[in-house]
Amino acid sequence: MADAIEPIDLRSDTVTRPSPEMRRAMAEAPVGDDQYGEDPTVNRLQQRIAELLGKEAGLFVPSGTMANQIALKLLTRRGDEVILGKDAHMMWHEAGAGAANSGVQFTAIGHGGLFTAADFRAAVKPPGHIVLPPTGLVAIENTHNLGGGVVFPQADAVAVCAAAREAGIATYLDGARLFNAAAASGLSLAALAQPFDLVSVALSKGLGCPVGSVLAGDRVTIARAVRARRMFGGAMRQSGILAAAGLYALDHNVARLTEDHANARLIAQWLAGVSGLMLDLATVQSNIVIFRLEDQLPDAATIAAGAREAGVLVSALGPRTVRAVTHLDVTAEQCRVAADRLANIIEAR
Ligand code: TLP
Repeated sequence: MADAIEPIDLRSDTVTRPSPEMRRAMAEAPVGDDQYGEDPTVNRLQQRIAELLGKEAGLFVPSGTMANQIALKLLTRRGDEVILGKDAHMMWHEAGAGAANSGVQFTAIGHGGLFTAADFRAAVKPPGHIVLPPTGLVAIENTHNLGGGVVFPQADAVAVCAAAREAGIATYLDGARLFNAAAASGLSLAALAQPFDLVSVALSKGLGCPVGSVLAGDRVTIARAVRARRMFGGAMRQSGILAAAGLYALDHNVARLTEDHANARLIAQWLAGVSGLMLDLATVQSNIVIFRLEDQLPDAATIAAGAREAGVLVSALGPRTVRAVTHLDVTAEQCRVAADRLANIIEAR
């Protein structure tokens, strides 16, 4: 029987709730007015994340979307083209903000969120062209959300960024799930961030914090980001209460990310044998499982509604695309139960 009170929530890794220990760290955090640069907890978080990413400075912002929007604002000019992987978050899940805030247009290249330096070179517009939009920025998402949590191959990231630098094009890493990419690849955060001018990481996803992302880059760019954050309404005051959750998570919630990856794999393997369901096991490299429903099956919204009835929450990301995301608030056993219920629902149709 479905657990009607507390469903197994696999809609996103954003649904986690702060643990009692994290809440305690938040309640006890020393704070000050961050707009005077006087919040010691925010300062510590920014410095720690900048160090982890091998960058000069960091800036705490309220969300991953704001981090991305600040990056677009700082690294492009109105009318610029931004090249990114297919189905990038910046292109599809930020309510049109890139066009509205920074006046950019997006060109998606490659497959499944990944692309090579050759793909990138082929897409770059010749500088000074009187008709084509100037390519101002290339952005990589690692791991790639709609690509099913795939890790962007680091050799490709290095080659793309080198090609961009040669062409005078800025580089940005949407690392909302960079901690997952590090756990999955065995590479350090600093190695993953190294080729990029500007990088963001989220605290509110796999790390289990209630709020926040951190942008990191050189001192001059981060100083400009402080102003952009203010312009976007994201400058905060005693935000050490929120930053404390991030510091807590760095100490307690990073090493365990491999458990989420094992749980995603468990779900994917369970579902891979279900007929009518298309799931590429090769893409299940981190904490995301994406599968597509063949035409003879009901659509994603119907499957998600059926799953909800059975006490399992998943996201209908497209008409025939379903996503399940593992995180620190679901156990291996819950993932097994969820996969079994999902398989039963799909097989019963
Ligand atoms: N992604 C959310 C939804 O918006 C789709 C999710 O549930 O996965 N970059 C990437 C790669 C993301 O996946 C997200 C959030 C963001 C940026 C934006 O972060 P927030 O939600 O903090 O604005």
